[in-house]
Amino acid sequence: MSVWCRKLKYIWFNGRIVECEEARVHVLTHALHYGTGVFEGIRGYWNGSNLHVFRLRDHIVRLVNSAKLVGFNIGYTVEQLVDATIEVIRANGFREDVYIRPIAFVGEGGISLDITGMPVEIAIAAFPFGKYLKAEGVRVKVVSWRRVPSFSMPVMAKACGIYLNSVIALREARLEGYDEAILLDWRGYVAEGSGENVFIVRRGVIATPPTTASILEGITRDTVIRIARDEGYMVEERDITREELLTAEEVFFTGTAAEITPVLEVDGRPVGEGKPGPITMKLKERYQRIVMGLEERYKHWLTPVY
Ligand code: PY5
Repeated sequence: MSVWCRKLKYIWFNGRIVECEEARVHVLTHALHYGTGVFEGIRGYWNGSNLHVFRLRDHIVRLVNSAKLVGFNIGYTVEQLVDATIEVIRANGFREDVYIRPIAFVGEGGISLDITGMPVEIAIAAFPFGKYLKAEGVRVKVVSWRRVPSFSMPVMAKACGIYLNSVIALREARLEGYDEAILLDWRGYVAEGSGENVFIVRRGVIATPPTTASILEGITRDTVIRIARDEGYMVEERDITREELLTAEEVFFTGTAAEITPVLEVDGRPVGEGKPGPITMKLKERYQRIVMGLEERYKHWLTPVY
């Protein structure tokens, strides 16, 4: 039995709800060999009376665009996949916070690198999930591996193969005792974490690398830019140097899994006073309220499951 099937009962697989154990693939699956898949990470939050999926449609649109960038067709519309996501959560009857993982990949189509006409499979799984990074904050290392440049890979796609870059970067940070990695882009500017976007605060101004710095265009990044601006903060999308990262008053990560996580230390140097900064904490609190459905202004980002 798969360890996953202790956590969830049903998975949406190629158009229907199947038992968890049935959602399996063959070892000769193309994506297993060449990384030819695209995926999403989405969260659903249980607020005591209903479960709300955060920015569901935006995530599904990104999934479809990721497939377009890699060069295969998912074969389902955004609306069908939005409905399928809700359907699989309902089937499992979750009444707690969940993480949702849609994945579309090239299936059993041979060993050729030419994926033309190869079958595409798609699954959506949801399972109970808590924190991804230490909520109190993380210690990071600027690693030696650089973020793959967008002239080598369509880095705007959340594509499976690209994650080897994240895996080796995180491995380097962990082997040296850090919690998370920050990767520079090919030019030497700050790109992002292994699975998060990065923000800094300098002289009270919030800044984050632009989409031209080979980053994944994070949905939480977009959320934070918007709520920070709504709060009256100045937010710049601009290139950030390593020195700026090392001398910032505050540094934090954003991501679906990481949510908003304070960075307490970069390369062994404390960020600010080495504890979560006031702007980080304010945005983090606001974010928590939004996903719980407590902020009327941002309710359009939530899709109720029940
Ligand atoms: N950058 C990378 C490389 C990511 O993998 C992610 C998300 C982000 C940025 C943030 O994007 P978003 O805000 O849209 O989530 N990472 C996934 C997540 O679910 C997988 C992490 C293992 O957060």
